[in-house]
Amino acid sequence: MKEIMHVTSVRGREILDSRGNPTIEVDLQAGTAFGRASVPSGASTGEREALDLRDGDTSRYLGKGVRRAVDHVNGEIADALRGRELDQRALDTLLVGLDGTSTKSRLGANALLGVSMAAARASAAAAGLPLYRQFALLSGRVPHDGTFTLPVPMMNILNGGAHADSNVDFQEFMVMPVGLPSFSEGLRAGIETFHALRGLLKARGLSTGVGDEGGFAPSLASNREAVELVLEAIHRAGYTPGRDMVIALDVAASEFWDPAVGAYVLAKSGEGRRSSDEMIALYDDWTRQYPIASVEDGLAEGDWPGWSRLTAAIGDRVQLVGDDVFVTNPAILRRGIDERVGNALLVKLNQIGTVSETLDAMAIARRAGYACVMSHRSGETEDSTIADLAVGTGAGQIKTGSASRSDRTAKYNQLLRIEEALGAAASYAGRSALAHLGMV
Ligand code: 2PG
Ligand code: MG
Repeated sequence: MKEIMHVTSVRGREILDSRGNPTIEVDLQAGTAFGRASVPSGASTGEREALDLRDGDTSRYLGKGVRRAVDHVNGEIADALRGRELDQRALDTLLVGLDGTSTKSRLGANALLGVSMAAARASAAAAGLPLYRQFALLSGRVPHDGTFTLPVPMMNILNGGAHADSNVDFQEFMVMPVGLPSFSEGLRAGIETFHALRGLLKARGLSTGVGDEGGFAPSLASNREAVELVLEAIHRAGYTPGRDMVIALDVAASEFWDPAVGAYVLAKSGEGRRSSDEMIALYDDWTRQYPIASVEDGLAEGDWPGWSRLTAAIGDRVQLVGDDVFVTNPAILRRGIDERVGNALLVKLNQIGTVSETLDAMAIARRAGYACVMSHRSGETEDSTIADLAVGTGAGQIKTGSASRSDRTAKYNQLLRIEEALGAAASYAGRSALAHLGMV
């Protein structure tokens, strides 16, 4: 079934994201149906992401204004869409064609994505469907038995790297409550672990201030200490690591790969330099020693040979998630699959710039046996589209930050609403999210 919308008006505006930077919000009216969406933005961005168009006018918001992108929405894009009858795919194709560049740099991927997401909401409203059902239709994944899968939350309770002013190099230390019976119970376990971690940090006189994604951001003796603290917090909260909960890392290694010296430089912690093979050895060691089930961006986006070696070394027992390396780009992902890079795709709408291309990347990942991890950006808004997208596509995993900051809890709260609405038709991905590894 195609959901055709008759676009009556499109309006963009400049609003604020969770870091106090401007971003785009779009209102799209299709007859009596209305859709509103806003666009996130990253800090540790991949080089080949679609372009987030910024004004560069340093007299406003340190050059980060988005008035030009807003003007494109209200001008060229609105003119091209007004009065048209389109489904999501046709609308996205039109947007991509209108921009005409491979990186969406002319109109801005932020302009395009705001319109694309608002259109998904408007067409769901026009059809009288909740957004997750609209996404199930768009991705061709309407469940035959009516049962939708709620994702395992990957909760980033300790923030480092580019998301924190601490001395921890690795960016994200997450808990995944895979052994709990439902999404809401899993979420509760993750949140209790967050509170247990706060208690631990306080008792040790460490900072309980939070980073960009709402996790604690203490300065520690080493990156390893961060893993050990999270492990201790899981115990303290009354859960068994490895059984109730596993740990996931986003190393975001592109951020500390130094091309000048040809090495990974752990400068924040002062732990020195590592070659690709030394990083691989570190993951091999850590994933044997700790219940770490998933490692994202363990190596830099340009280090494809290293990625292939990493995948060959531990990819049969550890989820290896490609974020900067794939940038949700169908063409790059295809190449990665051919070269046996990783075994999971991080899914970020704004890396590619339209809903349809995001769904395409997910379909390619699935066909190759790669897992999909739905993801927020470190700069977010109250928009909770990714919660619906995770359920509608049956992604099985979502990382959307910690248990604090409304920009993060907005997504978890939407998942709670969806779980409630589905009732007995809600299942929880739990361990099956990592079933492709046969490891939990
Ligand atoms: C990441 C993201 C989200 P950013 O690296 O996965 O956690 O960070 O949005 O800064 O790229
Ligand atoms: Mg990442």
